[in-house]
Amino acid sequence: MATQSKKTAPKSAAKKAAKPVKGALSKKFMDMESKYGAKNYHPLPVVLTKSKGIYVWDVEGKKYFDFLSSYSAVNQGHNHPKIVKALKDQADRLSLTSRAFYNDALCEFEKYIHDYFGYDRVLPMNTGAEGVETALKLARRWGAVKKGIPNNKIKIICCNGNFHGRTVTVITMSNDPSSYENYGPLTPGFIRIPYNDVKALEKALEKHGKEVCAFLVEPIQGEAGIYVPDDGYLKKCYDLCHKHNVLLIADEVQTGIARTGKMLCSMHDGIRPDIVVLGKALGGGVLPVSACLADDDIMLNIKPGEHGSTFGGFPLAARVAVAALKVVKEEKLTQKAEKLGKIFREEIAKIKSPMIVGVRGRGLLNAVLTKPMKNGKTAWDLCIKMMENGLLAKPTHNTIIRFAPPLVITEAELRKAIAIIAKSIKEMEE
Ligand code: IF1
Repeated sequence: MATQSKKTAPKSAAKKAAKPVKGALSKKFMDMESKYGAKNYHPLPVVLTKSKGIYVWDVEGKKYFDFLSSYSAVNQGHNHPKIVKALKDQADRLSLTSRAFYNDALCEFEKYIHDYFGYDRVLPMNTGAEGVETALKLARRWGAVKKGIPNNKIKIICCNGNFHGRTVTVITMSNDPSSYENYGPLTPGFIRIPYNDVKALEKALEKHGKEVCAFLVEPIQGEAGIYVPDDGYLKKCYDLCHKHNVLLIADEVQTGIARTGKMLCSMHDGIRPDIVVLGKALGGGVLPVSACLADDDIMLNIKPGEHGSTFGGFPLAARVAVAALKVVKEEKLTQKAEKLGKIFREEIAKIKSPMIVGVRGRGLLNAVLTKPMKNGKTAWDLCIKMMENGLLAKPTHNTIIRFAPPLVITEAELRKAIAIIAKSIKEMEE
């Protein structure tokens, strides 16, 4: 049988038929996760493989605006060169020592964040939930040791609609059954009141104040749908707390680090919370880094060996967090968030659509409130359409879509993204 030279041999039929189907690579990865991963999330059907600044790319090479920023953990933009450099340099030098020994990175982070935020001390942890748990322990310990509340009577007031993390004690504070149901016995010692309701706090403090050590509040409720309280709400709460010798804990894990147009969202009301919890963007989008900030009267009640974490404040985290905070200042991200957030809300408010109920937020932490279209299309369908048009965002609580791009976005890029959002909303009417 005549042999054919390699050069001219036609592709076999099988090879021609193997032309990749659009998204086949994505499907391969999604199927793998479906087969081997826990099913504790329902992601948008997009498989990311690369990121830079405000953009991410999927495995098929499609480029997207990232308008979630990993729930405000990527304020400085993806793979910021100065933050990645800090990570790489430290990783090549000294990555992990535990707190059994000193190192030359943690102390410099502690001084830097002291000078940056003006609190006596910092207690470094890793995730936001660990930061919140640490704040609860600091407040309870202060209540026992400094306020003299009987140990088994200590109470903490929290708010309906809160989201502070996923640990068992933290979900105890939640009133969202999907957060706390069927996880067995929860942690005692919490009183929940309506959010953005000063009278409710006043009533709770008048009734239970003697046993209350702290009031834990998000300056803006993120998961609840970017619920911005009335101007002055935090200030009134702060004054009420101090009238009853109660600490105010601000959970700034999502609202902090320039996201809302102030370095801390609490600053919009001009208050200095007794304990601040930071997380997410403190790690510059490359590591989980969280921290509690407080003054000596609160911080020094926890003695050596009474709280901690293997990785809390480890050298990588310390160097990355300093680099992450430096970028916020150097690139004036607080001012950018304030300016661009106003443009975002103004432009979205101009979109006329039966689906759009409203827009709310502060700085570049915003949400569009929607209602299902007569044709049945929902917020999820809009997120899928925006994904097809090159922008990633995700609904919270079904009808509310959070829009939170990295704070490094330019005005021109923001306007391009708004055009995609507007186009996608229009296409919901088809
Ligand atoms: C998920 C929500 C946002 C937070 C506030 C503490 C934490 C968070 C105000 C805990 C974390 C994340 C968790 C993440 C999705 C995201 C989220 F939808 F869950 F509620 F942002 F709104 N305080 N929020 O927002 O920090 O332990 O996660 O580091 O669990 O799916 P963490």
